[in-house]
Amino acid sequence: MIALYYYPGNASLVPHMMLREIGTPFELRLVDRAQNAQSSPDYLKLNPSGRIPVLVDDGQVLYETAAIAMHLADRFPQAELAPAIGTPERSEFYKWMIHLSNTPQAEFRAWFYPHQHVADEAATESVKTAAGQRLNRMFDVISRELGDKPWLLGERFSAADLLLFTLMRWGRGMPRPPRTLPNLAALAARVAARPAVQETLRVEGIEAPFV
Ligand SMILES: N[C@@H](CCC(=O)N[C@@H](CS)C(=O)NCC(=O)O)C(=O)O
Repeated sequence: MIALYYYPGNASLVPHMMLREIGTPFELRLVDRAQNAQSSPDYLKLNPSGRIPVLVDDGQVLYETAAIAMHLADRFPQAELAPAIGTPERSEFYKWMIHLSNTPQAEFRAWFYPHQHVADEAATESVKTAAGQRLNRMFDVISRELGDKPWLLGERFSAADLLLFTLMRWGRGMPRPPRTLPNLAALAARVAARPAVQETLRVEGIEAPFV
């Protein structure tokens, strides 16, 4: 049995889209952030850092979005959400999964939670502004690397595109949203057009514009 602990639009969106791409049965368990449920004793038993998502797969508890995504890609190879192990494409996939989660995803914490990054409250706004500027540069790099390819891995779609789509969504309220980069906007539109993604967005109550 697979259960995904999620909150609409959070990092849990990535494994949620993957589970619908895979088409395997799973249970969704809401972590009610309005009630700070991610910090409840029960949730901390699953993820001691109090972060969303958590995936429980046949009793194994996993946290960290990229790890969950790579686990699902391996567990359901027939869904082809990652290239075959041992191929150069697989290494590219690792590169993108780690880059996206280590670099822009981590930076988004400074954008969304700037108060956690300051000793002096007066610096909060400045920390957020600097995070936004760093995020712009990160999306510029991703855009240059993507070039005119349809997907991050070139001709083949992968879970890395779902992670990028989620990060673009998080950036939709920035002064210069990632969608203003035309090739990123085109990739996001391709992701949003996938039936499994549309179903995920519908279930999470997320309406257009998605990014
Ligand atoms: N590195 C973690 C980060 C997860 C994360 O930051 N999740 C956010 C939601 S997108 C969260 O749980 N925020 C609530 C909090 O920090 O209290 C992952 O990729 O799973």
